[in-house]
Amino acid sequence: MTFFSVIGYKNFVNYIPHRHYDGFGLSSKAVLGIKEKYNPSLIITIDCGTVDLEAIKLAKDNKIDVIVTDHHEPKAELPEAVAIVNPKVGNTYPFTGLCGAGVVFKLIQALIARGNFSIPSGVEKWWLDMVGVATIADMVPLRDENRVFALYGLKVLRKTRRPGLQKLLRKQKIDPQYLSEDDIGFTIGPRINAASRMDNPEDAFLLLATKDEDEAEMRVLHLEKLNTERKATVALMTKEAHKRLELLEEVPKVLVFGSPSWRPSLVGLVANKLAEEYNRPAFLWGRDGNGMLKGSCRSGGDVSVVRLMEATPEIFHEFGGHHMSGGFTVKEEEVHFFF
Ligand SMILES: [Mn+2]
Repeated sequence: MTFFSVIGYKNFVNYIPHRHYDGFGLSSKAVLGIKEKYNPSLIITIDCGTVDLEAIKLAKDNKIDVIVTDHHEPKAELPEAVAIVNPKVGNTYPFTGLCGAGVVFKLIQALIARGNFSIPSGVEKWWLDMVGVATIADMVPLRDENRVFALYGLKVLRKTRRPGLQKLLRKQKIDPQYLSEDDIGFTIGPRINAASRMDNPEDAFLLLATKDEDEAEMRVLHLEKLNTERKATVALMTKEAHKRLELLEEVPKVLVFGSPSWRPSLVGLVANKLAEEYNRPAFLWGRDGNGMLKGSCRSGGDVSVVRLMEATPEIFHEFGGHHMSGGFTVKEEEVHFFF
């Protein structure tokens, strides 16, 4: 959005899928919704699309081109997109560890280098605050280019002109001058993510995008409230999982817990805690707004959760992600086997 506005391009809209009502990544449902609402000729994905073959085929059938920008593991077959920008696809990019925002930043750098935009030279470095936040909050390895993004991202973030981030830091009594990656990991990241986990992802986007002080203030307060609710709910879910573990004779090799009353957007946080505590893979599921059983998994060691799910495909509707963490939907009739 910042790149488009700086080059003066206005004919676009941002669309952030709703975790609770849209599917994973780019879903067919979202493509149809976007088509009906905006009738675009192009969709550019961010942080998704590599494995969304069906939705991208649907877009193509509806005369919508798709450019995928993503960092997720590809499957054997790639989508029919007009371009796929993913460092894990094609073995041509020297560093595969970028996060979704890192990939977008690299694309913008390439566009600026090749295009002929009348923009101040080097202006893109001022957007590194967002790339730094994303890189640190997404917990990608801080090596290679990610290290550069984290370091310079923090430098820019300390001088951020975004009223939303300024107010968020002030509210937490963080002096921007001494801002560290822990402030991103433990304070900024969870508050941005609370929007999509508890309510509407747009709330976080608008906090970062607004130039209005009053709007920023209001959005910070809203995110604070959601984050407090998020913490309480996750604590309850973790307690319930612990209680169920205590009833078992021994701790299973792979932890699997779920409840139709859990929010799929929160189970990843609980999976994180359990996988870390027991040093083994944790799969947790809940039920989303469409009645789908949907979950998250974390490795907790050196077992690849993607490989685990590939070994038992009959249980899952869809699955994807990285070796350390992933997401899935379970077939309703299979949930008891899974459990
Ligand atoms: Mn991602």
